[in-house]
Order: sequence, then C-alpha cells, then structure tokens
Amino acid sequence: MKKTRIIAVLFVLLYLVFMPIRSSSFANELGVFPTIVLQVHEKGFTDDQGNVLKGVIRIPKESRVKIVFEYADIHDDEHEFALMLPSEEEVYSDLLSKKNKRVEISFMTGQEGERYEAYCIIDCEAMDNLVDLILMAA
Ligand SMILES: [Cu+2]
Repeated sequence: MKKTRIIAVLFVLLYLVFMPIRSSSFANELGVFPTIVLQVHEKGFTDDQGNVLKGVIRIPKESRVKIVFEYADIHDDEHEFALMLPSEEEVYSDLLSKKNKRVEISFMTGQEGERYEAYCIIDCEAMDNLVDLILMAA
C-alpha cells in the first residue's frame, strides 16, 4: 500500500515537472513518464482522477518503462494486457482481477518516435470502452 502511494506521488510530481515542456505536436499527450499508472475501469483506462486516457502518452526513449494496471472495474471482470512492440512482438501482463488488483508490464523502449500499443486480450465487458493505450518514445 505504501509503495502504491509513493508511485502515485511520483506520478503527480513527474506530471508537474514535465507539464511545462509539452509540445503541441500531439493533441492529448501528457509529459514523458518512465512509470505509468492506469486504472482499469469499465469506462476504459483512466488516470487516478477518473479521466479516460486518450491520445499519445510520451515515454522516455531507450529506457526501461513500466506500465502499472490497477483494478477499478465494477463488473468484476478479469483483464489481461498485451503490449505490442514495433517488432510486433507482444509482452503480456499477469491476469488482473478482483483477487490480483495490480499487474505490470515492463519493457525497454527504443529510438525516438517508436510507438507501443497496449490493449486487453480478454473478451471482457469493458472491452467496448477500452481505447487502446498508445505510447511513444520521446
Ligand atoms: Cu479486459
């Protein structure tokens, strides 16, 4: 629980630090994050304020990046995530469920401009609303 809080605080601090250097080339991009914490909601992927994440999220190039998926689904559905790398290789999370409320995917990013896409691979009820998560190395 303590670790979650530290990551949440870190997330907010990083957001505040990187917010002023946002460029306007991508509509909904946030800052550049080495760790991304998402809530998996029946509405889709949201931040901890409940805002649905859309657009491109920038992550540091040539770095180890971690995506943390936290369970926030009222339908009791299970989820499992795949991350598609530019090589079309996929990296999978563990099963996210009411019993396992936090799963992660860690991976190495490549050059600037590479894109990565994360999505649920289970035919869950939230699937209709889950917009694929698009990450880009920057
Ligand atoms: Cu799902």
